[in-house]
Amino acid sequence: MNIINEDTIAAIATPPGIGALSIIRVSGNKAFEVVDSFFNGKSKILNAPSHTIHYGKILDSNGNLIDDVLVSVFKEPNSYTGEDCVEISTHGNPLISKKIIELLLVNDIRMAEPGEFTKRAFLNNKIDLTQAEAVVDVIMSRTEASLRGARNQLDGLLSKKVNELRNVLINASSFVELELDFAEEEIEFIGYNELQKRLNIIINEIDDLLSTYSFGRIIKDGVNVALVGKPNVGKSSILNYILKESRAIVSKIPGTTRDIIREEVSIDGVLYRLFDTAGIRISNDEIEKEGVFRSRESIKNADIVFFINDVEQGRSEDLEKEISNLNDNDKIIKILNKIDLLNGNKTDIHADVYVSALTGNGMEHLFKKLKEFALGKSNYSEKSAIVSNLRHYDCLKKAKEYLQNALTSINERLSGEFIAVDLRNAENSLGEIIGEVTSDDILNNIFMKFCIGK
Ligand SMILES: Nc1nc2c(ncn2[C@@H]2O[C@H](COP(=O)(O)OP(=O)(O)O)[C@@H](O)[C@H]2O)c(=O)[nH]1
Ligand SMILES: [Mg+2]
Repeated sequence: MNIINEDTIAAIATPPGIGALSIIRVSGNKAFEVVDSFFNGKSKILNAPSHTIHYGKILDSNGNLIDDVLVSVFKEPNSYTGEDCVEISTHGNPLISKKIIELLLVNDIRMAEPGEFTKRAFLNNKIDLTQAEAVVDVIMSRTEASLRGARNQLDGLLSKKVNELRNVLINASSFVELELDFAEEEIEFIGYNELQKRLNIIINEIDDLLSTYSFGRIIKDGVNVALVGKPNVGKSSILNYILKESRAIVSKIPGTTRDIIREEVSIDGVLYRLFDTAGIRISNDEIEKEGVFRSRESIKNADIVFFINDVEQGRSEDLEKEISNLNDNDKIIKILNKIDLLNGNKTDIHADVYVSALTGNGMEHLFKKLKEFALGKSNYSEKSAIVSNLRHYDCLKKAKEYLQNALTSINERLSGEFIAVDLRNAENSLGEIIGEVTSDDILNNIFMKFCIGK
């Protein structure tokens, strides 16, 4: 293999700093030869079978010991990159890895760019583009659910689905192309009705994938929740209750929270970013005014708004109107706090959830609502392909548009050439997702987000 790049690359693959071990990765056709030039083990790496580990010492150019190490050998094409690869495990001191990197660099090996190992894996057809992108997601996942989603994508669940759709499309469009080739003979290889039927099936499947995006994005990126309401309704108390700690100052004095307090919490594997805000009221205090301004901003940016009222002050309709102007109504959970003060009596104040931050009453219901609002009523199975990446979403939308154009052309009985162009474009849009069709810009954009050594 190794058709893509002549350079041999190296990088430290473990996090910077002190640890038990540090791993240096080398990939390319000079990897074995160069490591052999400074590695003293029982046998030469060049002669070692693939997937073996070798103990030995690494000496600098003056023959001084740098470290004793383990070298893992992977021969092309059976390595992460598809090229000859070596992983050197050293003691976890950055000075050691730095010295070994220096040895590699003087031997005409260059430092890898961010994501270059994975980029080579993609270019050598070890993985497709959605899988390469999933590598970053797997590394960056911070909750169980996002990790599972990224793992599914890395396992090729999404690629498989997109490939299936693309193949059905290629098959359908090949008949259209055939008809164009035999235009003079007026042979019909696929009837308009059949073509319409097949395109509609593909569009429906694309719609199914598109509909998973809001769920996929939330699983991957987490949910922003703004806690808003008048001063003193118990926003900070509810935040503290959810976090199970006294993070924000709670006090009888209205206007205590002036800056936005941001905290993260994982509930049932989903990451929630909670924003406790300044109570919204008219104030002459400069700092509080700024706080109120920020509250409004956080309402706009929230995926979910906790609009909190309390039993003492009742429902604030002005504020309710204001909030529904700033965000969608189906993202607002109306909460009535301090129900302990009702002493068991009923209230006619309407809310989605009734709680007491003091006693914890109703909080389970609040969590249930939160989950419902965040994830919808969706029940995507672990085994289904889920779109969580904006690039994939955009490509799917483009593909759908081209297919709809093709359907319009069919309805208007336009010449086959028009249909063929749209079908080809739809094919390319699907191909872009998996990297069958790609440009340097797309690749650079994707691999830029990686860390060096991956
Ligand atoms: N009785 C009762 N008091 C509460 C409850 N939640 C908050 N408080 C009190 O209400 C006051 C304001 O609470 P705080 O969380 O600072 O409200 P914020 O201004 O909206 O952040 C404090 O004195 C709290 O102890 C509750 O559920 N029941
Ligand atoms: Mg507060």
